[in-house]
Amino acid sequence: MKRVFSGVQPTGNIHIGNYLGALKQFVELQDENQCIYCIVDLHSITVPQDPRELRKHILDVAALYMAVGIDPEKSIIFVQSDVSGHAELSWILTCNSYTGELSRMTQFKDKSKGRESAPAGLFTYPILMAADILLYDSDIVPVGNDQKQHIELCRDIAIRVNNTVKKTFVVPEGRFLKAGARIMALDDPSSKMSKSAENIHSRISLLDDDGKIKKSIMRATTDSEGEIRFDPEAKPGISNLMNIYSAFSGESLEDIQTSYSGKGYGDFKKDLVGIVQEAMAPIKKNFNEIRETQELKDILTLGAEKAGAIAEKTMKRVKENFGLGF
Ligand code: AQP
Repeated sequence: MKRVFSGVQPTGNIHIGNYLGALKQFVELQDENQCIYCIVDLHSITVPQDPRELRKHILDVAALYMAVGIDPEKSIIFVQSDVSGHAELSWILTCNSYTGELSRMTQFKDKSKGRESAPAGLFTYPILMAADILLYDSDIVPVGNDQKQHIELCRDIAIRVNNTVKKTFVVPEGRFLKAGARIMALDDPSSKMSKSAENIHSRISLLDDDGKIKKSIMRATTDSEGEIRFDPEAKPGISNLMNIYSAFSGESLEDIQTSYSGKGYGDFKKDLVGIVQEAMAPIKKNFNEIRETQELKDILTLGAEKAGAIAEKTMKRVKENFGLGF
């Protein structure tokens, strides 16, 4: 059995980009692998968070994990800050990373744009992500395309330690889906859909009601040509919507293009509204059933115990190989 690890930041409600890029894979992988899914709260404080909101979002993300189909009987679900090995390993890896490689991370460049000085955590965040993955001897990391560079960095750090210190880490592989790997913002198809973007109509959250889903899709940016054709360069808006359509319906982009030939954007968008509303309905129902229960907290407590036991073994090996302690 391969070991799978991934996480989501509790920075707001999960949107269809997170779902199609990452969570859908989480569910697919859990039958044939040992899966560990984390709510990465330590990552979320790289930017200021309201403590009460953060706690709420941690439980929201945990409930959404289960609502989309992650089964705690099959997969470990836990909160990152409950396992101290993440922060501990992160420091050891920081001492084996270089400022040059960190400065090349495009997410750091984007998030620190326009600032004279950025929070150091924003800069070292990819090392914490590497620690998350390496702590569990993970073979596979299902993520969206935006994390490709961070996975590469994680592999580089693991290989570096293996070669310069001692063979310590499993070198993981990223896993990216074709259809949902990068869902773009509905109001601006040049940037990715994001939880923390100001405009709520830039995204569809998994908990949006039918009215909000309709509004966001109907006002999504397209172009003046009016032809439903997949061309991300020339027609990024409609291509993004076609991607969403394809990922939810399972229909290929070619088939979508053929079936909407001669029809307008209005018809296409109306159908997409129905498809997304239908996909979100069971998720919302499941979420409401689990969110306020004690069971949810018990699952996280048990998950942290299971994850902690694996992490402890890795940390013992890491400390031994690095000569830490006595
Ligand atoms: N737009 C996207 N399309 C496909 N996949 C995406 N992911 C994020 N955005 C898209 C994938 O979702 C997983 C969880 O992401 P995250 O919570 O760790 O952080 P993020 O990538 O920074 O996501 P957001 O939504 O943009 O959050 P904020 O606004 O807080 O920065 C990852 O696997 C990611 O690839």
